[in-house]
Amino acid sequence: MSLKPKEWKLDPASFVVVANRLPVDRVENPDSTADWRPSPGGLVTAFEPIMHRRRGAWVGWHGAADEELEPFEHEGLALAPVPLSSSEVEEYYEGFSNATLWPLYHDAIATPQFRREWWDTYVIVNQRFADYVATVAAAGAVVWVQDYHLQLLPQMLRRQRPDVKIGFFLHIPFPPTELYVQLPWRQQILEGLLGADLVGFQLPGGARNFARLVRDRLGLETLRDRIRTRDGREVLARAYPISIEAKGFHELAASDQAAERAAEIRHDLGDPRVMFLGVDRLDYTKGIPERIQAFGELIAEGRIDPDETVLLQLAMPSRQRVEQYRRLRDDIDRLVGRINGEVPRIGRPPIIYLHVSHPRVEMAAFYRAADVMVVTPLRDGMNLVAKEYVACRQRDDGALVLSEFTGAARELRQSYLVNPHDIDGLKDRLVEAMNDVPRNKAQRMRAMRRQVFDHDIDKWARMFLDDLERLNGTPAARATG
Ligand code: ADQ
Repeated sequence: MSLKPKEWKLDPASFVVVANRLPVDRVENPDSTADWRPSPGGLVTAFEPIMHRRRGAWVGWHGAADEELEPFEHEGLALAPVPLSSSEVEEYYEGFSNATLWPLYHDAIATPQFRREWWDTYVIVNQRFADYVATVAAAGAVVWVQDYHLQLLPQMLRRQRPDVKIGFFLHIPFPPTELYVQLPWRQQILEGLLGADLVGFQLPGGARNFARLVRDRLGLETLRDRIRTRDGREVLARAYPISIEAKGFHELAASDQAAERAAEIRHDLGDPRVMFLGVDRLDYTKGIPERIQAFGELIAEGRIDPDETVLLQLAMPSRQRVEQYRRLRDDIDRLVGRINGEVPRIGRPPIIYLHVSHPRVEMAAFYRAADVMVVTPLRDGMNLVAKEYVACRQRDDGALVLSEFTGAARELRQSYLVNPHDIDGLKDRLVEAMNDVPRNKAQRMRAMRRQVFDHDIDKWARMFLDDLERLNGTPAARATG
C-alpha cells in the first residue's frame, strides 16, 4: 500500500467531517458485486441528516484492512476512504483507541492498557488522516473532527493547513483529571486537541476537566471556557450535548409498518403484560449484566411474574476482536442461560437475548412496543438509545429507567433515575417504573418528549457550527450555510 492520499478528483469540499469510520458499510450483492449502505451505530446515526443537507465530504476508514480505494460518491456524499493495514487496525483501533483510551475515558471500568507500540501507530494513523483531510478540504474550509480516535489530528492539520477552521467533538466522556493523568501521552493529546478552534464535549464537566488540565499540566491561561495557546490563539472548550433526529424517529415509529411490527413483536413474545427492553452496543460500559442480574433476582424473589413479564435485550455486535468484549459476551450468555434455566417451567423464557444488528424501522418498532426501556450504563457520554425511545412514543405512555451516569440523565430528569451499581436500588426502580400509575408516567413522558423534540440533532449541529463560525471571524458560514 502506498498510504499516500489519493488524488481528489471531486470538488474541493468546504465542509469536511473526519471520523474513524466512513458512514457506509460495504455489502455484497447476490451477483457478487459490491454495494454500500449506511452503517448502523451512534456516530453515524447522529450525522446522517446533517451530511445529507450540507454538501460535504467525509474522510474515514472504509472498514477493510490492507485495501486502498479511490474516493467515491455515495447518495450525494463525497467519501474519502483512508486505508489501514491489519497491524494498524490492531494497534491504532483495537489497541490504543479501544483498549487504552476507551476504558480510561470511561472511569477505567476495564483496566486501560498502555503499550508504546500502540501509541506509535496512533500517531502514524492520525497523521495519515490529517494528510487526507488536507487534500480534500477547500481553502478556508470548516473541518469537523470526530472522537477519541483522532485527538492528535487537529494539531497536525493546523500545521499543514492554517487556513482551515477546525472543530473537534468528543462523543465519550472526558475523564476526571486524576484518571487522565495516568496516560503516558497525556501532554501530546492535550496539545493535539488544542490544534482545534473549538473543542466540544457532551457535558460541561468534561469541558471543565479539559480546561483544568491544560491550565495545570501545560501552564496555559484559561478564562472560563476560553484557553489562550502559546502561539496566541484562543480555543473554546464547551459542552454540546448530542441528540437524535427526533422527528424522523417519531415518524418512523408512527408508520403502519412499525405499528404492525410492534404488535407482532409483542405477540411473538407471548403478549406479555409488561415488556422491558434493553438496547445497546455490546459493551462493558453499558451495564448489561447488572440489568439482567436485577431482572433475574426480581423473578427469583417472585416480585415479577415471568409468565406475564419479559425482558428483551438487543445487543449490537461490537469490537469482537478485543479480548474484554469477547469475555463480556461469554459472561452475558452464561448469565442469561442461568436465569432462564432456573424458571421451573416449559414455555417462553423470561429473557430473550438477541446478539444482532437491526434495521432502523425495526428498532423503531421495538421502542414502540416496549413498556419500560432500561438504560443502565456504568458510564456513557450521552446515550442515544434513551432519546430514541422517548422520540418513538406515540402518546405520553411508557417509562424510561435511566442510569445517572449517562450524559442523557442531565437532560432526561423525569426518567426513573438509577445507580446501576446498586442492584437493589435498580430492582426497586424497575418495579416502580412498571407499576407507576399512568398519570405519573404521562407527566414524566410529556416532559421528556418536549426535551427531546426541542433539542434534536439539528440544533446540536447548529449550535456547534455557529460557535465555530463566530470564532476569530473565519468564514465558516460560507462553507456550511
Ligand atoms: P454508542 O456507545 O454506540 O455511541 P449510543 O449513544 O447508545 O451508544 O448509540 C447506539 C446506537 O446504536 C443507537 O443509535 C442505537 O439505535 C443503535 N443500536 C444499538 N443496538 C442496536 C441493534 N441491535 N441494532 C441496530 N441498532 C442498534 C457513542 C457514545 C455515546 C454517544 C454516542 C453519540 O458512547 O455515549 O451517545 O456515541 O455521541
